[in-house]
Amino acid sequence: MSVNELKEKLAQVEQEAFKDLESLDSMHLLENIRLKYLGQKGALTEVLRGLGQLSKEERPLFGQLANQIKEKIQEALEKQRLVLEQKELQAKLSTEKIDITLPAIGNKLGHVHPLTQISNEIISIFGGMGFTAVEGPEIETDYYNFDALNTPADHPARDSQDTFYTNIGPQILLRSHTSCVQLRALEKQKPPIRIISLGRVYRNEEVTARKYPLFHQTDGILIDQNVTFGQLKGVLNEFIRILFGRPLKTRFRPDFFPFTEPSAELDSECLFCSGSGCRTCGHRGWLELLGCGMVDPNVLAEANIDPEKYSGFAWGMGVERFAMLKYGINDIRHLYSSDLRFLEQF
Ligand code: 2NL
Repeated sequence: MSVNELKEKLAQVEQEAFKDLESLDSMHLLENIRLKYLGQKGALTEVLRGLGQLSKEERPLFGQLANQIKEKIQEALEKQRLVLEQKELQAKLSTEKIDITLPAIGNKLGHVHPLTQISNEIISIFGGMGFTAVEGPEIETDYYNFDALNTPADHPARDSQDTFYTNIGPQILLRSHTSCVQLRALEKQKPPIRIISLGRVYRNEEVTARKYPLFHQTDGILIDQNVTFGQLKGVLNEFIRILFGRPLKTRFRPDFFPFTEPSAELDSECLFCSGSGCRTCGHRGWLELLGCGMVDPNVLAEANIDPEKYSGFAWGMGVERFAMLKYGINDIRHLYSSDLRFLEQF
């Protein structure tokens, strides 16, 4: 091939390369073009192979020309690369636009359930008076739930109408109060004793605004020498004052429980009408808060504590009832609904 023919070829390669680059609209095809012209088998390389056929004088001149064109193509490739890069970035920015004025999704923070809040508060108040919280099984024997607590076989609470029995065995039931936990603890400890228990209890109840077959109870007991009913009144009045944040008028009304003698119901002035009478207190001016009394000597003896030497007082109350009174909840079912519209209020 003559110099002129080769030069013509070079010019042709240059022209084609520029045409290719101009019509290129995607970055990833750029490398294809580089290979097509500058690669081992590229068009320019092909032309340079003809160099060998030229004379010694012609070779350097032609080589120089070929190199110039090679550089021009390289420059154009680089330029086109930058142009396409910008174009693709702009396209990406316009399609992946983020509206920073939209409200953030955010993380919802949970908090302690109102029933747990009041439980912690109760444990903490009695804790401050030296009572230690103890736990026990929810599946109990009828001995701990009834017999040991001086509740005879013919007591109505023992009826399957009122208590859930299991098919594990004839004496195995779901505890109907938390007093059994105390009794288990009494067997293991020596007086002086100050304990409270808090947990789930089960009773065969029809669901209403105030009753539910699963609820929570808390029981407390103090055993020592020369324990008086006056001390019981002091402890419970102090508990009421701290829990409700102010001293409330209270009264102790005689009542009956198989495991205490004498027994009493503790009433407080109505939280909602301060005693003048309203719907919540049934226009009586008083609210029934809890049951209490002096521990029956039979119960002490059952726990191997000498009733001649020791005496004690005990009380028991429904946790839901206190949550409802303190937070002004009018239906017990709200506490089990897991409805955030309700729970977020506490
Ligand atoms: C109520 C009444 C009460 C007790 C619970 C108790 C525990 C032992 C011994 C004696 Cl080990 N008594 N607990 C005493 C009186 C009343 O609960 O109405 N609860 C909701």
